[in-house]
Amino acid sequence: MMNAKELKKAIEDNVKVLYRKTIDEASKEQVFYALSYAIKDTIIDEWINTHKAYDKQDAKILYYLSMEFLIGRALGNNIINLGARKEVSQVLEELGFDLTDIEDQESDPALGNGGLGRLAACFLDSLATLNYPAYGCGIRYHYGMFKQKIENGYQKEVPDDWIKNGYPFEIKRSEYSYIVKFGGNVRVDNVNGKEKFIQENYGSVKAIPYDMPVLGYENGMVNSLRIWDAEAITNFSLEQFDKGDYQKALEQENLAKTLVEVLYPNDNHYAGKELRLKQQYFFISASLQRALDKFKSTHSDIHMLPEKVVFQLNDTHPTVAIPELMRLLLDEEGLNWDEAWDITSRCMAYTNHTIMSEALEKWPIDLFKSLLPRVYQIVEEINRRFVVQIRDRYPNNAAEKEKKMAILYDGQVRMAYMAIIAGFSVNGVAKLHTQILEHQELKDFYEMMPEKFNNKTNGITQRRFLVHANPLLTDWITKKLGSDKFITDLPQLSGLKQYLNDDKSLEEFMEIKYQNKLRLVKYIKEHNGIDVDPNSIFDVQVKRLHEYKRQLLNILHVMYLYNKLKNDDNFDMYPRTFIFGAKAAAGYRRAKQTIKLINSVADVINNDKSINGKIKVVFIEDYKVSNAEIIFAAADVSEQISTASKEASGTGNMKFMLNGAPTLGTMDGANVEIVEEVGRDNAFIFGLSSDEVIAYENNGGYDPMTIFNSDTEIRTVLMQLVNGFYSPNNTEEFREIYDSLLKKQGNDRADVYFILKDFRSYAKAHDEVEKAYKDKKRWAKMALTQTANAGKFSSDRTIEEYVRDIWHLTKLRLDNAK
Ligand code: NBG
Repeated sequence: MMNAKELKKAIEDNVKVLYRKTIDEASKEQVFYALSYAIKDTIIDEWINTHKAYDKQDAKILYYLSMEFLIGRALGNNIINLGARKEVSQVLEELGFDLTDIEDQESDPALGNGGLGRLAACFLDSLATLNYPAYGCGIRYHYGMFKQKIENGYQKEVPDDWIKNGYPFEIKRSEYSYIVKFGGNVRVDNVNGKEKFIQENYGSVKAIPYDMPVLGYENGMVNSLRIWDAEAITNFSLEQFDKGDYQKALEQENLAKTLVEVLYPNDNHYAGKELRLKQQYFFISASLQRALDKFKSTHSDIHMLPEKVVFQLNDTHPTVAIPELMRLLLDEEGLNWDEAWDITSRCMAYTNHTIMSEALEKWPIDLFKSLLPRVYQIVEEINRRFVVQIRDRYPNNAAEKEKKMAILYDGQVRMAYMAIIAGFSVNGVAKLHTQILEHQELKDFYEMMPEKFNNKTNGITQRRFLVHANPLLTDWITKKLGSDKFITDLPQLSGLKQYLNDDKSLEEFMEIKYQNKLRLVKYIKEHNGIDVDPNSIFDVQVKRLHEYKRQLLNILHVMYLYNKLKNDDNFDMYPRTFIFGAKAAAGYRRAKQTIKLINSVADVINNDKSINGKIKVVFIEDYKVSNAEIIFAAADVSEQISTASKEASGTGNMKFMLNGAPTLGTMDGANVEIVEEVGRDNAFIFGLSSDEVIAYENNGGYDPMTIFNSDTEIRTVLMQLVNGFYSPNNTEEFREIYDSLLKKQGNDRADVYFILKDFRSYAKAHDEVEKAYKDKKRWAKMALTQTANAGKFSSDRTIEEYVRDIWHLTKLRLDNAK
């Protein structure tokens, strides 16, 4: 890192060179770019140095293949990982600027939907911090996750043109471009008695990588996130053009344009769009071609590949990597099937992130085959051999097993099954989730190949979600522990337990929470125009909007409390601010109606003076990584209320915990392990267990109508959905939500997510929260207990487990590192 004087000069010089301005004339945005380029300058030598070390030490490299990397803003995080936060803010101050203001100028790269993409970003941070050689491989979407505007209570999607003004931290690497082919047909030639498969009449694009630096924490390590962009192959087009094949040339131009245009905004849901499969193959083929070339530049024997390369498939989205690697080994490297299969299956590992059936990718065979004719042949052969194996092993019920396990079945290519069959590892993302995979969702596979299955409970990076998001708490912890080692060793936080009975420390801890609440109050005032009482309980649910996450349960409960305040003279409550933040997939109607409902309820309640501000409802527009950091730090209560068994892990729950907010939740996903760490007394647990949910799903026996008929308070709330109470101009506005709770939905029973079933126990848990909060000391202790026990949930721990059990990487030594 340059010293203060050099940094100042670099910023001033950059402002001149970039904008023909002196620093006193520069806008905040211009200073953002000037500073970012200065920071990039300081990174560059370490970046080069790191990759020289890869080669010199012949390091085994992890390729983390993911359609999504929800990286969030880079500037602030890079400054922290360079260990230069104080110095940079001081230099900016001298120049008349505030670092936080300057950071706010950065567009928030949203190349992901939610937890899955954010996890990938946390993993990259941990890999670099722990000195492991790794590339993230993904797509350079020109439009990331849409920006959300709320208009008249409805979500409106606005395109997110994040690279419009150029992104300072990326470098285009044209020298590593590759051609990716789609469509056409396969010709079989006979060359010296050997079959040779040649794809012809295809369309193609050029894949061009952009690299972004991924810094380790103060260790001189800089890995790369490599995201692929597409360009038309101009010389090829011209050739076509000469032949008069104008149509084809234009098609190629078009394909390149549309291919990486936009991220599909679906979380936990697969839409089966052809373009999506094209995106998958595009970035996979390019990433694999590059990985093989890199390997071959220093190794002559391709059989050594599994010793030097491992591919992690982040969910099923990159699964086409399996037949693509087979294709490269068979057709390009000339290996025979057994050799290629041996190598492929020792290089590929798969992470499952959900049991939601609508998220499991299944491609229609016709589509798959016409788009990827050669790859499809290979899939067929993988499937054929697997089916032979099934018949051998299960002679008595082969047909049934085939139905349950074959890759190709019923006109579909079942991607998850291919990943399980071909890879050497299958992991879930929390203990409970892995158990459900083993004993329910994937039980046939678990029975046949138990050695592949393992659990890797998710984690989050404390560099972003504590050090960057909550500087006050970071400084306090550093003081209390007498060291900042927790920044790379989170379990050190357990040292805070000695302060659990120290009144002064508890007060300090809560004062920091209060300051962070003030910061959020300011944000809400600026962005929503709502006044919020910082002394109220900040009860927060921020995450993607999904029925299984049950934001609906939360808002129905708010409606219920409001009714009590209005109608029951004996009822009183401690002031609460219910904070929501959530994007709904653009085509997800029920989710969008829920957003409208939350905003309608907010309208009525926030404007009712008669309740003395006891309840406020805030819907934070455009929930994203940058405002999430502010929200986690300010939360009192963390709502993690998914229907048990549905949330594979959750990672927001960990971010709240780290920042001192107890969980109000179901025994689902990683909540189970959070409760294990803090103890049942330090969490507010309610609702059906996952076993109970699964039993109802399998055997029936739940009818929400009986609750509706017997519980008048719940009935009143439900009636308010359809009597215009919250939608005076349109009583039908929320009819569909009402119906979903009470009427059979096609083949599904009513209230698929057990909202009414869990309602009473949820309300009771809320009572407990209030009781606990009113006892200031008890609450402070409970809040500090969260932070003190968050050690397990660092993504550093998760990464070490992946390395130990799956990747087997060696830490890189950086000799001239600082
Ligand atoms: C999501 C799960 C979350 C989990 C993240 C990261 C998908 C398909 N799955 O519970 O819903 O925390 O993955 O593992 O997005």
